[in-house]
Amino acid sequence: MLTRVRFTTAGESHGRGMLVILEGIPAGVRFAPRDLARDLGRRQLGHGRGGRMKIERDAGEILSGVRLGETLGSPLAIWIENRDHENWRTAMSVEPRPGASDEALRRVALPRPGHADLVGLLKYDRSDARDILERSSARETAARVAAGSAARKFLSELGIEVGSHVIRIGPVEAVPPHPLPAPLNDASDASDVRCLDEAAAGKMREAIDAAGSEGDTLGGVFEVVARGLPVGLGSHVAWDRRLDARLGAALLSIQAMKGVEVGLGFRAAERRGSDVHDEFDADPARTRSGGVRRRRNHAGGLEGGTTTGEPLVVRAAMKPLSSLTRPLDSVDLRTGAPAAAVRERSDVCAVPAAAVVGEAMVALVLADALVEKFGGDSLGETRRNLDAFLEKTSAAVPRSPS
Ligand code: EPS
Repeated sequence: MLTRVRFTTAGESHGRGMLVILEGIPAGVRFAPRDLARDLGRRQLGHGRGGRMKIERDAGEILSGVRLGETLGSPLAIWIENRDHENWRTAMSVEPRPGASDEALRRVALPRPGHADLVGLLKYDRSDARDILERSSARETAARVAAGSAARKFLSELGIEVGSHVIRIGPVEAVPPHPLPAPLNDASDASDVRCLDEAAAGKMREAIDAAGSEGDTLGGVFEVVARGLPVGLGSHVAWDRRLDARLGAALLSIQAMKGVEVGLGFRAAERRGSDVHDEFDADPARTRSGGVRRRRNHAGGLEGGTTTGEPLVVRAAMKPLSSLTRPLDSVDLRTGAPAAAVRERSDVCAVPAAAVVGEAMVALVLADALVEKFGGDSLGETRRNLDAFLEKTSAAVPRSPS
């Protein structure tokens, strides 16, 4: 899906650490360990996170691709150590450990409903679900956020801001302010549920505490907003160049996501066209949207698979985490007998953290689309091409005679 800005992650949740290799960020983007630490730290927060986050202090180490504070245009390699690995040396040993007990190896024979455990075992012909769950774990999202952090710096150099907020946790829905605050993250980072509706935030915390005390988990919905985008990213000409498809794939690739909406999303299906589509006015001041202003943004910043220049608004729905401390019914893979699923330490709710991961995935897709459209050996080149394009498109609609 990503063609110019691409990344690969490696690492198991309790292995030595997480590695990401990110290619395609142009040379000349200022990127420092503190940028990385900020985003990695934001991902670790949120009411409802479990014991693991008290162990980890994700900072990230830039191993390559940056010199004297600027990207080189070469692949970035970023390493995030798993502090918890110290407690898992035997279970996660690379070398065989003959004679070690199933307990010492932390083998898992009781797959959790909703998790990748069972399908992964069947697909990869393994008998220990630990071989699956170590990689399907959302710990991997730390590596994505690291890659997204570099993409975000590139976007910010071009005047583009990416932020997020939570609009639902379980049964509690927020009514976000309109317009949203800018910069969005200055406001949402201040909330431990990343929610901009104070009353709803209180109820979200209560819902998380209630679920946690009953050994249960909660999902929710977050929204990612990108402002400052130029018209023209993505394309209508081919299915795999449509930006909504690329954003949808990126967001659905995040562990536990079950749905994605753009703009009005599913609510658009209930309304007439006149109540959905965003009417135009000529507005020469709107240089990033072709000298045209939309009277509203139901389209969420995308028409015909292409950015309009209005804010990009995408939402993702996260299912409740499938590691429950009061486990669901499962089967024992050794005997076939009914048994409770494995009881793993877990978060109660990770929707606020998932919102930060969503920002990273959106930033990576947008960086890819920018480099595709405007070139990307160097930041200066991308910027010059963007400026030339905006000069042309912002004069495309003549000034109204009135
Ligand atoms: C996760 C289970 C928990 C989470 C983990 C994702 O980890 P553990 O099994 O070590 O308690 O804390 O998330 C992270 C470690 C992280 O950095 O987000 C899972 O099973 O997906």
